Amino acid sequence: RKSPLRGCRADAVNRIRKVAVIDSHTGGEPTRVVLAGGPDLGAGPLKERLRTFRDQHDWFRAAVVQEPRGSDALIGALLCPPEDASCAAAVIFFNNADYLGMCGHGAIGLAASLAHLGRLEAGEHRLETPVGVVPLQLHDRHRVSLNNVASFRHRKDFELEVPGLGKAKGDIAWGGNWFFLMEDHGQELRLGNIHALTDYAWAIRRQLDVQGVRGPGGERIDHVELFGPPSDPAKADSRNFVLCPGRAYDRSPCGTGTSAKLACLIEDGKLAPGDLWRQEGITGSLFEASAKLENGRILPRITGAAYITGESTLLLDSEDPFVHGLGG
Ligand code: PYC
Repeated sequence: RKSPLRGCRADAVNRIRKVAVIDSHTGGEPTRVVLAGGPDLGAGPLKERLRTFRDQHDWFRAAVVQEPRGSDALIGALLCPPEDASCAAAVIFFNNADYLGMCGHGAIGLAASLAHLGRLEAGEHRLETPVGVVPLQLHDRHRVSLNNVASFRHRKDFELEVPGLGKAKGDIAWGGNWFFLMEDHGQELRLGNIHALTDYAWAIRRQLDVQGVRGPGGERIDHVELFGPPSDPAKADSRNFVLCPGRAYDRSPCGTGTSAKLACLIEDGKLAPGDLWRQEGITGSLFEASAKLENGRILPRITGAAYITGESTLLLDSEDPFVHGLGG
């Protein structure tokens, strides 16, 4: 006898796109790795595949990380076949607003996720990202060290006039993403103050845009990072608050932001190559970091731990009015 559900199921197959994901958090900051069901970006350099993703499939980014399937804090990681055969995987990171060159907490989350799935063993591996190859070491199922892309400071003590706030002084540096780093901000770096911190950092971020402050190649300075004393000087050297491009704050100490900080510290002679820097994030989680100098380049190494929070299938139903996220 023909089941009355047969037609419904066939209809659902055509209507619903299934996306296999694995979720983790690194120091409280979530990462969602897309394992299957993502857009076909073809082959070739990851930078070009990122352009195809942005130009032709941007709705998929929003569907995966925005509400109602995701949240503002969530970083997506589209797993791709690597172009460089020496790499274990290639990845394109994205958030609620845009795409990221690199993502430190996300790379740690990705490695722990692949380990959880039995796809990566403890040891040394290489990860292809749109801004370069990142060698990483999987110590155990949670702990990962990554050798980030060369990091550098572009401007020291850059002064920005911010309406309503006055002068904001900071360094502009690259650590795989672009950061405006501030020591002197008068803000209290604690979780209970998150709304005021977000408003303050967002006002600076907007002025960087309005006044056309850019990196050396015209790049937007889209992360703002505030520094203050650690909650316990025996455990950390500094505490930060990092505002991401989509106005969410980083729950982790931010791997690329810590790399940008290392570049500033080394250029100021405040940290020697090889010395340990313990960066605490606004939630109290910690990354251990150091940098080496190679042919005048600052090469940061970041260590942190990630934990798996879920394995699931997202359903993208073409009848769902919010199939492409809430937008905004
Ligand atoms: O860990 O590099 C990082 C990062 C960037 C944005 C959020 N986390």
